Parts: sequence; structure tokens; C-alpha cells
Amino acid sequence: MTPTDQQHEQWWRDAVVYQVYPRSFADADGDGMGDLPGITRRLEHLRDLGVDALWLSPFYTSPQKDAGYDVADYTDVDPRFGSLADADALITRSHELGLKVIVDIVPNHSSDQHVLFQRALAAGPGSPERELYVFRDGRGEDGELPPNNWTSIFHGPAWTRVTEPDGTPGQWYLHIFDTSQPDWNWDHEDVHALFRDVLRFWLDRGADGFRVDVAHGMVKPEGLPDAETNAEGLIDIPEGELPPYFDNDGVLEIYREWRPILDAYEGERMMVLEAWIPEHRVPRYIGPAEAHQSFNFGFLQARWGVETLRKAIEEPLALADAVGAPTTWVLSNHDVIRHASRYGFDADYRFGEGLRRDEVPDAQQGLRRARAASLLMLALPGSAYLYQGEELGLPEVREIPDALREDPSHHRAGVPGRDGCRVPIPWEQHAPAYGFSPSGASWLPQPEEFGPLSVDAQDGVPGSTLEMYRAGLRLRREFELGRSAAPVEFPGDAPAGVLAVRRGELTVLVTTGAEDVTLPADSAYEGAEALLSSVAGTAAVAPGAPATVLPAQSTLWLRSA
Ligand code: TEU
Repeated sequence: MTPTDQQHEQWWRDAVVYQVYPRSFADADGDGMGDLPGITRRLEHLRDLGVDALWLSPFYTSPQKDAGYDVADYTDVDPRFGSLADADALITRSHELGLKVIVDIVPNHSSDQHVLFQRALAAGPGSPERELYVFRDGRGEDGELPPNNWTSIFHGPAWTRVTEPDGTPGQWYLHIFDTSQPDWNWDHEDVHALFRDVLRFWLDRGADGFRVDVAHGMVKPEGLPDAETNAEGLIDIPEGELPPYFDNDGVLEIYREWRPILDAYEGERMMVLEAWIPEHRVPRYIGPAEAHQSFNFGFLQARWGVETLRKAIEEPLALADAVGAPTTWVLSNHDVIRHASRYGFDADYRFGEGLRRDEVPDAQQGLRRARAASLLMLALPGSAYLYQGEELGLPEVREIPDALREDPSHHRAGVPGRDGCRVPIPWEQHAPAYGFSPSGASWLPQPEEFGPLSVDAQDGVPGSTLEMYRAGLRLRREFELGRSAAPVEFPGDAPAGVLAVRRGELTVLVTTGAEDVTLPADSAYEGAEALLSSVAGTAAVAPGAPATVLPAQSTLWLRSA
């Protein structure tokens, strides 16, 4: 096999992967919470969209304190989502439809309801059971102060004190997320063994890959040193740096342990890392003995504009080239404000912790830019990760009663939290719960604006966001845009305010300003064929028409004359 043949075998290099958030995709049993049979019934939507794979957020046994990222049993299905037989059926049907399946693995922490954590609590200080997690005595005279000053990503301290079996206040355990998510002790061989078994369990059931949660966590620095503080004694992590519990060298050894396990299976089983780390730190995690790829979150964080977008494309491509692995692109996921709303802000660009009620993005601008950004993303080499509902142009939902919010950050710190991007998606405009659930139940209320955005309301409608995604995915495949054969070039002759990206015979023009841009008569694009635009109904960008006017805040795909 030549290296090129081999690259063609490696489906993940240019795959478009659709993230399914099980609780909000489709509910078959009518309890208002999505489930695996619901997903299986709706898989044709993914095939018709034209994606290559789906990634399932956790559906394992879990008390759902962090929407399933608090796992109590890694090798079983939570009854809310179905059974192991339902998981098998979902994988089988996906494969029949030509879709690969990536499952989520959560190795930094378990749920506090995991049997091993419950045993650790019961066994008491100094026991071997406690060694599987990170238990420490407290500081202060009576151990009443946490072992160090680390704070949780979900706000507040990263330590919780337990009551010992004899009823006395006792040790503390580390949780860099919620109290209900104790961190595993990755210095312990049994933890390694447990996760090797979890990987094999899902590989045996046909999983084509893993999305690794908090992939830069797991290994903690020797002695658990305090994080640096400023003059006021508050933790002060400089811009571009990370808290001490992230990105420690030992984490790489875990991927080096896992890679041969994946490689021993037939087919290209892969892992994609969720690591929110500075861009230049990503390449060391990637390679033939480490992970296959990692989410590149720089594109998601880039502000709207020619220079910022260009930088967010060029930098990851350069870093990826250096390690011979393709980069990835992401605009939305279950942790960030949906991009159709995010782009509705100018000055206040923010992506985490949801929208406050007083924060009203410009919905029209948001959707317009979001569609343009999505078409830009789909023209880039590497793999692209889509989040359910972005193909419908769904906005972030702002109006959620606090009592219904489930994000642990909301409970811990009162921030709105991430529920606004997790609202069940609309399938049928005129059905109960917009077709999400046969009973009309929905664990979070769907806003009225979801109605016209339903799949059936956009299906076959020229210019709808759904049809734009379908067309983009079709052309991406036709022009092999995901493969890196045609380099990414930035022609220097683009008009002001326009980002031009060339991929062989295809040129992508992104107008970032608020005004339409008229291409000069003698422009390099004169007579070029317009293939696809993020703005519908503009005569100049009808398929086949010569391009002269570029609508404001839009993306146009052109084939050179
Ligand atoms: O996220 C890890 C993470 O660092 C981001 O969630 C981010 O910091 C957070 O959204 C800030 O609000 C993963 C999962 O994607 C997320 O859903 C889980 O809550 C988290 O891990 C814990 O498992």
C-alpha cells in the first residue's frame, strides 16, 4: 500500500462527523428525554445530510448530574436512553447506512455513584479503595481546609470534604468539574486497566472511534502544587496558560497505551481528543503512536473578520502539516453558545456558559454569518465536526426557566450555563414537541422560533440552511475538499473586507462587511461559475451565473472560468 492509498483508507482524515446529543435528538418512548431507539429511527437524516460519521455524547449509566458526563458504569446504557441491545442496533443500522460511529469516553472522572467511588468512601482513609481516586487530608489544624487552592471548571473549589464511615469530618476528594464527578487517580495501574477494558468493550461492539473527554486532564502534577495567585490571593492563570491539573506530560503516555489497542482492531478505529489547550500544544498529542486527531477550537473562538478568520485557518493548518495529520474544524458543540447566536454579537464575543436573559444577539446577523462561516468551514481540508441542529440554523435558546436548567455551572455559580444549546431539536413543524417526542414532552421547552426551522419545513426548500448544508457536503465530496491534495491558498487580489481562499479550481469568497461587494469587471473571478452561496435568492449567485455581486456577510463557492 502506498502512503496515499493508506491515507485514503483513513476515513477520519476528512470525515464530516455529526455530533448527536442523545437526550435532545429524538425521543422514541415519549418521556421527553431523547433515547437510542429515537436516534436509530432518525439516522436517515444524517445519511441524507451527507455526513460520514456520528459521534454520540455519553449514553452510559449515569445520574445525569452533568448530562451524562458523570458516568456510573462505562459499559452499560442508562435506562433513560435504552439498553445495550439498543446501542447494538444503533451501531448496526449506522453501519448499514454507511455511517461510522464514534462514542464518547470520559476518563478524567467518574460519577460519584460509580461503584468504585462508593467503595472508596466506605473503605475509609488509607484504604487501597481510596487510591483509585484523589483523596487527601485537608490542611489546617483539623484538616478543615482543602488540600490545595485548585478551583473547579464549574466554579467554586475543586475539593469536597467527605464524612467518614464513623461519622467524623474526613478527607477531601478532587473534582475538577462538579462535586458529583470525582477525578480518577491515573497513577494507579487499576485505573489504566479499567479503561483499557472499556475501550475494548466498545470496540468489540463495533465502535469506530472515541471522542476523549477532557483529554488534557487525567494526570495531575506530582505533589498537587497550588496554582499561582495574584496579589489579592486569587488564582491567576495568565492568558494562554492552563491550571496545573491540565496538559501534564504523563497524559501522552495514556494515548501511547491506547493506540495499539485501537490499531489491533480491523478498520481504522480512531480517537479524537477534546483538549481545550493552547494551539501550539496540540501537535504533541497527535501522531502514529498517539491520538489520530484533536478538536481545533481556535476557529470557533475566532472573531468575525478577514484577518481573524485567516489566522484561525492558517495556524492550525501549519501545525497539522508539521505532524502530518489533518486538522479538524468545529463551530458548535454542546458546551458553547450556538454559532447562529454567537455571531449575532460584535463587541461582546463570548462562547461559554450560555446567554444571559439581558444579552440579545442580533439573530439575523447571527444566522447570516453562521451560514457563511459554515460554508467556509466545509471548504477546508481535514475533518469537520457538526453539532446537531446547526444544519437547521438553530439559535441558542435564551429563555429557559432557571428551575429547568441542568448545567452544574448554573447550580454552582448562577451563570446561565450550557442548556441553551441543548434544547431538543425540531423535526416536524406541526407535530407535538416539533416531532422530537410522540407525547409532546421535552426535557427543556422548545421555543416557538424552532417551528419554522424544523427539518420538514426546510427539506427541499431552496436556500434553507438545511439545503445549504446538504449542497455544501455534496460539493465537498465531489471536489474532495476534505483531502489536502489541493493546498489552501489565500489569493492576494481579494477586494477589501473579503477573505478569499483557493482550493484548486474552487475559490471561496467570504464577505465580512455589512455591505454587498461588487467585483470589479476585470477581477480574477469574472466569468467564474457560482456553485453555492450562503445567501439564497441573489440572482448573481444563482448556480451557473457569472459572479459579480457578493452579498454582505456571505460565502460564495466559485469554480474558476
Ligand atoms: O468539557 C470539558 C471542558 O473543559 C468544557 O466543558 C468547558 O470548559 C466547559 O464547557 C465550560 O463551561 C467536557 C464536556 O464536553 C462537557 O460537557 C463536560 O461537562 C465536561 O467535559 C466534564 O465532563
